[in-house]
Amino acid sequence: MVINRQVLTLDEFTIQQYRNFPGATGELSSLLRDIGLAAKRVNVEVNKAGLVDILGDAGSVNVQGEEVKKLDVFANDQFTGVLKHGISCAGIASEELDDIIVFDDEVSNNSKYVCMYDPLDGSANIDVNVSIGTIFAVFRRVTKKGEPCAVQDFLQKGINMVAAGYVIYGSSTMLVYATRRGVNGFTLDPSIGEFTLSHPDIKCPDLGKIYSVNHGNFFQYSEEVRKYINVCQNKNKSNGGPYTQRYIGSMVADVHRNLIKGGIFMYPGTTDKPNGKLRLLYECNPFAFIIEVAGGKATNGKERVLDLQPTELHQRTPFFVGSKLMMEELEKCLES
Ligand code: AHM
Repeated sequence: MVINRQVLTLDEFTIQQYRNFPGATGELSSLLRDIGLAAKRVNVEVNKAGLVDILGDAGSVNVQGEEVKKLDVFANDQFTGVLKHGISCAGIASEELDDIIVFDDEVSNNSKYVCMYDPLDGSANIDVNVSIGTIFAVFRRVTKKGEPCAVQDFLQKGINMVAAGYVIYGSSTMLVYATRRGVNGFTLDPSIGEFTLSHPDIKCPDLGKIYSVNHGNFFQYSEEVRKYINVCQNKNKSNGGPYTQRYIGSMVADVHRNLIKGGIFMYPGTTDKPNGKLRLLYECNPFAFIIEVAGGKATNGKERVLDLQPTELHQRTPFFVGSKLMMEELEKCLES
């Protein structure tokens, strides 16, 4: 095999990044490596789905009142396991767990970070071979190092995020993560089992042609949201419309596509569910951070998502995220 010297693995990249920061300890690199490891394990199982008994329901209902799939449980165990045994994470919160897990051992109590995740987003798509993903957010803890972490470490505003990312298990498997310095994407090379840098310094185009929303809920959206959807559908030379509607039902896949190609993703509140479906801490905040670093915007319809003060681990919020100019067009409709 010819070795391609241009290849930069996730580990090499994150180590290079922290070396540019005087005083950095490398803990974030180590945490990202742990996430990459868990993602590789989940990827192996996702690829075998259909062959082994991993499809379908685990027979329980999670804290959100949703049926838990076996792969959800597997993914949750993998991420929790590697972070617990790593050296950088004091505790975690997960979509699958009612409460935070405080790792509470000497190494973990001396770690700088806490991590929140949705281990397997888009679970309704697992059984039908459609792309699914993992979403994560990393915060520096506000409690004292040396002591166990606590819930206030998790209930921080999104603007305090140190890093956020996602893994998409799709036609190839990619890990994309953002720090304030930029957004970078790594594709899993199955021949060497490494995430390698494939999408350096991702920028979200200011204007795209795609809008993503569940149209089935159209008549349950507010008048302002419906007005914007009409704008998307109208032929309008100044905005390049009509836009194309694309909705996979896996936010990771929908937002990933819009990040690369330009577009807007919306999960508005409905008359039945005024706060929508998506969770602030481990679904909306990480994507708001990634898209903002890439040049786009994210709002709950009233406020910037990253400015929201969380009050509960599993709280939901309406969510609009995407290309800058499309978001500004949306904001005009929401204000009218
Ligand atoms: P999940 O956490 O149960 O997987 O739900 C989250 C998913 C998102 O990925 C997706 O955008 C949304 O639910 C789709 O919901 P809907 O089918 O209501 O449009």
